[in-house]
Amino acid sequence: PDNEDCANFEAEVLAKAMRCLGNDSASLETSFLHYLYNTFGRQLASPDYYQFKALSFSIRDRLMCQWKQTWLAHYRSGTKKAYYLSMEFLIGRSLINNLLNLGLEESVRQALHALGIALEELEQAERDAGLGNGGLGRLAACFMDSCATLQLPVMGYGLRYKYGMFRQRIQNGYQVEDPDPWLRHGEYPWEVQRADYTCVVRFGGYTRMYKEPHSGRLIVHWEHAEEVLAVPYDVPIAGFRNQTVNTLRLWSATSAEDFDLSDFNAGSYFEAVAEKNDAEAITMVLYPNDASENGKELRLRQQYFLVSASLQDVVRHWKRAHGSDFSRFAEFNVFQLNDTHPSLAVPELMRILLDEEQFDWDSAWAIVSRTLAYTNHTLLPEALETWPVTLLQRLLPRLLEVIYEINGRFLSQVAMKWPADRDRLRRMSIVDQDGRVRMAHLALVGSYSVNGVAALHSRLLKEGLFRDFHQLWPERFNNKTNGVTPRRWLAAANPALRGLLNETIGEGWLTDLDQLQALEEKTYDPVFLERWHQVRRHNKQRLAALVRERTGIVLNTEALFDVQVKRIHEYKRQLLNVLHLIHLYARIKFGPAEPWTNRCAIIGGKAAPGYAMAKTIIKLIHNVAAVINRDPDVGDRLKLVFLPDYNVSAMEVICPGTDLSEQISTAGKEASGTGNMKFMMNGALTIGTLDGANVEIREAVGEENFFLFGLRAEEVAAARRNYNPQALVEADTSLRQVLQLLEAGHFNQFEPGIFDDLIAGMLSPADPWLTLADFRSYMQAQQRVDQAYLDQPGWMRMSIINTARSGRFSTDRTMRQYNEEIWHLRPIQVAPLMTTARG
Ligand code: B1H
Repeated sequence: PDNEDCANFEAEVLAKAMRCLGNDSASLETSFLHYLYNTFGRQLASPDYYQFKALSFSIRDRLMCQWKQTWLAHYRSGTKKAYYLSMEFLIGRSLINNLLNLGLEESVRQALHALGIALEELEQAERDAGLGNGGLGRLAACFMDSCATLQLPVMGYGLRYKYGMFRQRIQNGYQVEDPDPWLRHGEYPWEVQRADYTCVVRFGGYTRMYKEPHSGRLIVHWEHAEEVLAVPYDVPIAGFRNQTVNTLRLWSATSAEDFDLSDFNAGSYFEAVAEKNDAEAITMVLYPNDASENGKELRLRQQYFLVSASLQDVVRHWKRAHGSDFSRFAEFNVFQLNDTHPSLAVPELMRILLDEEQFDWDSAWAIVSRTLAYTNHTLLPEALETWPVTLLQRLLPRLLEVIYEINGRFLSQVAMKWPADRDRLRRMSIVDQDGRVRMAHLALVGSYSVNGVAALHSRLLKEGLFRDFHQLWPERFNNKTNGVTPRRWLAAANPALRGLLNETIGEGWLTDLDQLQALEEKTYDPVFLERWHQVRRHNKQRLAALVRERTGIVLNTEALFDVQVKRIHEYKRQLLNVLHLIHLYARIKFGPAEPWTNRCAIIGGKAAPGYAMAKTIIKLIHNVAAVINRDPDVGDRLKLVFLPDYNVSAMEVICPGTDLSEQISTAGKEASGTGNMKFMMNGALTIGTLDGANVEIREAVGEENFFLFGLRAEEVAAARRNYNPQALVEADTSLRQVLQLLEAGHFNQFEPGIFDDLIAGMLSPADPWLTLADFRSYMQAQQRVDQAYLDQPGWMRMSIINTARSGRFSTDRTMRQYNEEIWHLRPIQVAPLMTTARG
């Protein structure tokens, strides 16, 4: 009852604090001017950035109250919560998204208009929060949006990197990486520091065990550790017009003693400052290696820092309400591991329960193994994390002991089920024979749920990589096909289409994307078809403007916009795309006159800085583009652009302006893909292999609305055994012509030899990506594309169907499934402020 009174009083005071924060345009104007003039000391004529910041603070004020209300509602309901642990949250910009979700877009537009400011310009001043590499990080951000919209009590835990994903610049066709100082203008307007929740994370030292004299209990001490502070910064995540604002908590590392005075007094000034630097290095920069492991010690420090701070935070919260009674901890808390990056959560939660809460092993394990769930995002062997035992020994000695104990007990369980099967023990062990800890095995053993991210991927996990584990624990395995949030990726990114949709089918689709199905009735309505066409033309103009601004290249918006944007990786086969474009070029140069479809090919994406082959692919794209774009014989028939610095806000312009979405990975390699869904939702057609979620996209739109090509996953495995690319070249005149151009150095006349490795790779029987195996089939599919595009009404119909059937790729659906099948949380209503304050 005391608590209840307290909370009611809090709510009343909150209502008072809110009195000056109306949502009408006059109040918003007041707030905006207050920040601009009184807080930042600026005036109307000041750089866009200050205006953006003044508006963002005005909006944050309006989020704050709902944020507190959400905390209160979760606290009062004493409900179960889920925690999404992720090394990456690729947020992008937040202003538009917050305006949309709060329903403030129109009043803000009016308020700014009165001051002669265009909202669109101000939006551009926001820098992307690029705290992620690609799909995995963006997925985490979409999940947060959907959980808030579904009113699920889910909190995100991540790292506040001082430098996010590098910025890509092109010099002579080569990628150059610049640091991304996204926090340069002081703090990030969407975060609130919560220094009172600071945690201490320890590294190094050693463990000492002794028996407590009276009880005989074993006490474990972790001694002489180096201590680093984890300071949380909270980012509000607003649901769609439902008063819910969830929290994304990002940890920033700082030294425990800002300045070690004893070192200083002893004259070790440099040592004292160096320790501060070492601590701050932990969250200095995001590792930019999408889908490949790099094994650096600092990366392991980052992982443990995230895991330890987040678990401590949750345990502290639990103890505040329940003291040291953990009997119901597993009923009220679940941690979802975003890939194996946070899988030290398994031994860390054990350590906390064993060493700090004095649990015995079995009781601790009973809690841990009912509290963790693991999502796998890749089958690529080079992305599977392993850490050397020697490194763990030095950095996290107590955790290594716990890992050994977990492994010992696990292996005896395996031995019980399969007596004398030594090979199986070797395969399943958490520690491999080279003395490395397999993080996936650690996550599997410690989790009650394991999921893949698309139907095909989840099946391949069970049949391949995790086959042994599936035989042992079939009930743990499940699929959760990825999605994307329709608020950002349709409503915010494509205002023209949003308008048409709202007019045609109402606004229900924003939270129930299956309602888009109603569009199918319109596919033969000529008026609607024409409006659809107008929207698409408008979006292509926006994309063409972006291309022109970044590259100077002018695109003809009547042409087919053919787009492949994603990280540059051999398995994604940007090379196959380039081969086809060279083929089109050759057809123009040497081929007979024939019906032709004008095409603008756009390729964008970043290569990991250490990935030489990927960087050469970027160079090749530029060189081929230079030849094609400069050739007067080619003219409007073909253009190729490499769009530099691909990121979230670029995708917001790209996907609505795309006609053809390239999803052409070697089958079995792309776990899901999520760009494919953004394109489809915005009415692009897909040319793709049966890989990842492409399989489900094709199922949804029907085979007649999808350009399929290439080997299937099973066929890829079989083809590898007697793969002979040289023979393929000899048998195919088009392919031969393409390779002749490449080998003759037609695209690198003044840079001899630079593509030799690329060419040799494709021609090698050991090419893991089987690029040439799919060339013919790809070329034929592209011919079907050309044909189809000539029939514009037909193309528009297919485009509408793609949007209409994209409902299942909303993360609202994905999150409902995580909740119903893994988390079991109750949605929590957050009452509008006024009723609560008096209630
Ligand atoms: C995906 C990663 C990834 N899978 C290691 N794995 C990283 C691995 O920094 N690292 O060390 C970073 C990222 N990312 C992607 O996840 C898949 O390739 C996509 O197919 C999938 O759509 C996405 C989301 O599930």
